[in-house]
Amino acid sequence: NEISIIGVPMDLGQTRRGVDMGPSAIRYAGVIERIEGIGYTIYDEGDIEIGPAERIHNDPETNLKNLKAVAEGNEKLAGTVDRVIEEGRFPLVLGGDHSIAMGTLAGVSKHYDNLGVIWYDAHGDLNTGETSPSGNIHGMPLAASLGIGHPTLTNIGGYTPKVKPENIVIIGARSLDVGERELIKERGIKVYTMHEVDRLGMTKVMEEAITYLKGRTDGVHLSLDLDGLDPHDAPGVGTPVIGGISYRESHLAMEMLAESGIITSAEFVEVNPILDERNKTATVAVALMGSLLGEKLL
Ligand code: DIR
Ligand code: MN
Ligand code: MN
Ligand code: MN
Repeated sequence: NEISIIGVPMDLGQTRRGVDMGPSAIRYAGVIERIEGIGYTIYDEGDIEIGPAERIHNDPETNLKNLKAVAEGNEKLAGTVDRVIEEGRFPLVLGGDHSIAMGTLAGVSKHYDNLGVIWYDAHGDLNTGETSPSGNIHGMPLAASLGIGHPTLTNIGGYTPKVKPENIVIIGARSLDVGERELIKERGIKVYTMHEVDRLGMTKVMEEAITYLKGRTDGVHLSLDLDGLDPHDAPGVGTPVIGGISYRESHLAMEMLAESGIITSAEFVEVNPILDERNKTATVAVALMGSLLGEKLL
């Protein structure tokens, strides 16, 4: 019943400034008090040190922006997450852009034979330098964790891969690049796009996702990109996409995950207070963390 909070002020995986202040915004929104209120003991591990943006940050050879600085930050994060799990605590990682999922998964996956991942996101984050339209590494962490992409990214933590394609469930997708669609089909990754969320309803989506992962994994990491939610409910994100998951649906999804008991680590990413409305997105993130960790009204 111990949780470690790890802040990752990373903004080098994309090009909009301000997402490095995500951990501060989430702390300001009361994450520690909220989770202590549920009855957990909280260890605040502080923030991972992230180096400066690279001067020549657009390497034409790799099409990867800030490759070295992103990888270095993720190596540090991987070490902290690894230690936290070693010490018997649940890692709750606060982003930061989504490139930090590479470090989190590097720290988590070595503790499981068959780690499952729920990728709650408007995007697939399945690009490589070759398929990425932007060169932004925050659009690549799921591919890198599958062992696909630049070796500096796939080898974070000193091993690859972190997750098998059949152990992944993507929820909320509504913006996928061509190369990402091909990868999803080729590797047979399970995806609940917004079409399925609309058609089946969140209850059925989560029932299916939980049953699917329960049967094949020995631990499940939740990687929640706040842009998975509709921009109306989570406006403080760098790449908003209309037609997303509502706050209510997300709340329900978190409660169902809490009930299932399958989640063994989590991260909440892409909170950008500069783009936000009065810290609304960080506040939503904290509420979802509460639900995920078993908060109940009655
Ligand atoms: C786009 C956007 N697919 C890219 N990705 C984002 O740049 O690779 N991921 N925003 O969260
Ligand atoms: Mn993402
Ligand atoms: Mn493993
Ligand atoms: Mn996204």
